[in-house]
Amino acid sequence: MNLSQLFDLSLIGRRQHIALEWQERTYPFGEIDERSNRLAHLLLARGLAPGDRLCVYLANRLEFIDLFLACVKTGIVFVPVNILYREREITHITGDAEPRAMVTAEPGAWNPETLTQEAAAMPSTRPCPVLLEGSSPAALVYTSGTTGVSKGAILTHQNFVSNAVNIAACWQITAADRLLLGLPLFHVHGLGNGVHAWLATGCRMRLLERFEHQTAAAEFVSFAPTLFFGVPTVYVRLLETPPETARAMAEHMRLFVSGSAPLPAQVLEDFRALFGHTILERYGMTETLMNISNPYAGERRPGTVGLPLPGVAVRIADGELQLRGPNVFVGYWRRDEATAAAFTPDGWFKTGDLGKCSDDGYYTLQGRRSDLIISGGFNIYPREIEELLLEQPGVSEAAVLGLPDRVRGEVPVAYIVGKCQAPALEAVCRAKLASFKVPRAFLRVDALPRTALGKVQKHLLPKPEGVA
Ligand code: MCA
Ligand code: AMP
Repeated sequence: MNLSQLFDLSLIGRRQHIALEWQERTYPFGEIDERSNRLAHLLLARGLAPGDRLCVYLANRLEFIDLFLACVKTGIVFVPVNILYREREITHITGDAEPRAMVTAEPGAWNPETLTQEAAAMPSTRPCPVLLEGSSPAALVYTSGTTGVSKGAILTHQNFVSNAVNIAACWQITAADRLLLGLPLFHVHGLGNGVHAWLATGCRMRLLERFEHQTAAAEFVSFAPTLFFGVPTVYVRLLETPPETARAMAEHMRLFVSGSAPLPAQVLEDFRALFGHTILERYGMTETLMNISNPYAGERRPGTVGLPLPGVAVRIADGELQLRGPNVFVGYWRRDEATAAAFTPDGWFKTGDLGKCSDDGYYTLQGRRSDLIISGGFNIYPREIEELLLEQPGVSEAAVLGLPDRVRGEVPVAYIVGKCQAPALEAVCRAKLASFKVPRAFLRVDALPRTALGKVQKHLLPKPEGVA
């Protein structure tokens, strides 16, 4: 099955039903369908063909959805790019994905307003059907896996379909739901869970440009959602809500889901006390979409990620979680070696996450093989920052470490050997890296602690004051 076939099921009899609320306007399912049909015609008329890549560097907005659906309908491979990325990070992705075009908010031929204006003259009917099998690639989503540079995970239609069907069934999402979505659509949490659960079930979604804790309460109260997806930072922020507001926000809520980073058990307890709901925590990855989830109806056990989703096989080998299933990606774009290294010889995907399983089948994650930092749900690879720091004059050695942070989970901190000033290093990081990757502190050390073999022992680096 391809994604159009899945989404079309919710169009039946529902073309007039409100699908989307975006910036004070509502859009019925029929209009969402027609907008992307017109855009699909335009992309084909501009010479894009099935298998070509289209990069999309946009914040959440209606046209993001139009572009994604136009790609789904034509077989063009959708390549979302994190809107917080700067030139250095974007250049890596465009160099690797070799897209035919990149849509950005800058004025020009590939600006969303220009595209929408031109698309208005195109037919509103489906473009000539291309036979898209489940195994056709739907998106390349850039992620670093357990090591090395950012790589494009090739996610097929079937990967996304199995994920959408699984979460809709397991979390009992139906057309009666109202989903409030503030997660960024350039990650699979927002796209594969948010947008796909909406389109696969035909529920109503209010899309926000982003989650802002200052305005979140007003969005909840005015939209009256039943369903909400967030990362732990979002739930930590919501704990600042006054009790009477929290009650009003949760009045119609059915399910709060958390993922992308560990949800501290204390946050789950405090949230339950304030909002009267037990957050459902689940575990996923870009390469595999959703894998393991606490149950909707059974016990949601704090500190665990729950039980394997239907069809997902999980095993633990040398402490590492390994997976098989229809949700697992086919490999990294044009990186056969990295793909081979990501799977065991007998075909299990090596997640790089360490974990254990209780006697009654609940999984608990216990850390990662790599030194990946997750801050506010965004992944940070220390090596990328270390490489930039090492390019700066006066820096002879650099190590970046994740330190615990109450709100963001972890934040990066840099340790530098050499003669250089912290403000200059911070300025270069701000200019060249996404904001969440900029180290919170740049600490000068005489030398980096190393093993006899020369490997940096990051756990021996001195913690800045105030960090446990
Ligand atoms: C954060 N910032 C943003 C955005 N999010 N800027 C523009 N658009 C955004 N969507 C920037 C801010 O400008 C600011 O930069 C800094 O990040 C922190 O923002 P702040 O307002 O203080 O927000 P916060 O309260 O810390 O909350 C941030 C957030 C955000 C809303 C939790 O981090 C977020 O949306 N995270 C979700 C990431 C996600 O979806 N990950 C899924 C990947 P400055 O510091 O310069 O002021 S993992 C995945 O997909 C797998 C499959 C899985 O399991 O889900
Ligand atoms: P990404 O590469 O952005 O897809 O991030 C995937 C990583 O996020 C996983 O390998 C985990 O390390 C982490 N992750 C996702 N969900 C959870 C969770 N519920 N608890 C802990 N870590 C998680």
